[in-house]
Amino acid sequence: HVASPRIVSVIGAPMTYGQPFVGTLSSDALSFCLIFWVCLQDSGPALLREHGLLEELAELGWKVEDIPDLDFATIGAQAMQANPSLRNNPNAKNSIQVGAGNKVLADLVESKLKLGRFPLILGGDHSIGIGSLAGILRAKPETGVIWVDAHADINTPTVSESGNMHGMPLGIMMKELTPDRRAIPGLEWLDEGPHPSPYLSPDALVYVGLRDIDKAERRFIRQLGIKTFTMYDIDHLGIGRVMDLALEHLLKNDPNRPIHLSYDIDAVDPMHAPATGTAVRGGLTWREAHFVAEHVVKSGSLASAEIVEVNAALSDGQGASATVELGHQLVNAMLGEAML
Ligand code: EXY
Ligand code: MN
Ligand code: MN
Ligand code: MN
Repeated sequence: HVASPRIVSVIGAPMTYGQPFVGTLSSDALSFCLIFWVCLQDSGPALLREHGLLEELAELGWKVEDIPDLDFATIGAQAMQANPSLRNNPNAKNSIQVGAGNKVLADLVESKLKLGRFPLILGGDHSIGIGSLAGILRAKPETGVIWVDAHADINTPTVSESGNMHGMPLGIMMKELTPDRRAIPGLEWLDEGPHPSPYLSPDALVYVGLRDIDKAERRFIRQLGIKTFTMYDIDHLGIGRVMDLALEHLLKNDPNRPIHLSYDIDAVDPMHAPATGTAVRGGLTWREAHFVAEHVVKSGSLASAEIVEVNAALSDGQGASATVELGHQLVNAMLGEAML
């Protein structure tokens, strides 16, 4: 039974430790930034809220629970102080801060799902996929995941070519790839303590929009047989067929299976979404981007969603506002007809 009106829990998760670009500012960087407004850009979640997101969700009929942005800088600093001897994994940059922040996010997402609410997570870089998936799978281990992205984000600290954790959430959440997360400083909580997190099974994942895949990721996707629709497939079959096939794959055994939509804004062509850290040409058109969100909602199975990698600091004002507006519209599409 779902209480009505349904409550959407808007969780601001402005994580920047998983990626190499403008993130938390050191004091001298901040003084430098006082000169250049670009460094003082609000975080993704703040920009989306400023754009009237919460009011529009209410207009769509949702009861809105607005959870203040998680303070990942403080959470990360406290984790570092608590374990001064612990060192970040050299090929999982800022693993302690990324891990500590995602532990808080996982607990929050799990609790909201267990209350029958719709967690809407606003990133922040895609390393928050660790926390959202951990929380979702603890609450609903049967959840299917649609990962809309230019990238596969299935690296591990062992094979990553960059060491950036926003390229690793799926690698870390799959048993076949990271059998023991206790070996990664900051991620021990995934496999020990009161709340170990289930893994994501490869057949519970579908990719849409891939066009920039690392060698190791290509190997993993083939070995694990992960259902994948690249930009080639979208051009070949059309976005309508691709989304039908994606949903069919996840819902074939259980039409009531809850679905999580993890939407990386860099899946969309940089012409529409330039303010993002890892832009790759040849992405989704504006309409394809909307269709993806609208079609998942039409399935009636959408139980949670996140929009990530909106980074206003990485483009000029005009590009930043275009990207925020697109993010804003996609969130409205995700939450639009879920009330039907
Ligand atoms: N595959 C590359 C890496 O692992 O560094 C690029 C990852 C980009 C990740 C963004 C969130 O999608
Ligand atoms: Mn991503
Ligand atoms: Mn991406
Ligand atoms: Mn708007």
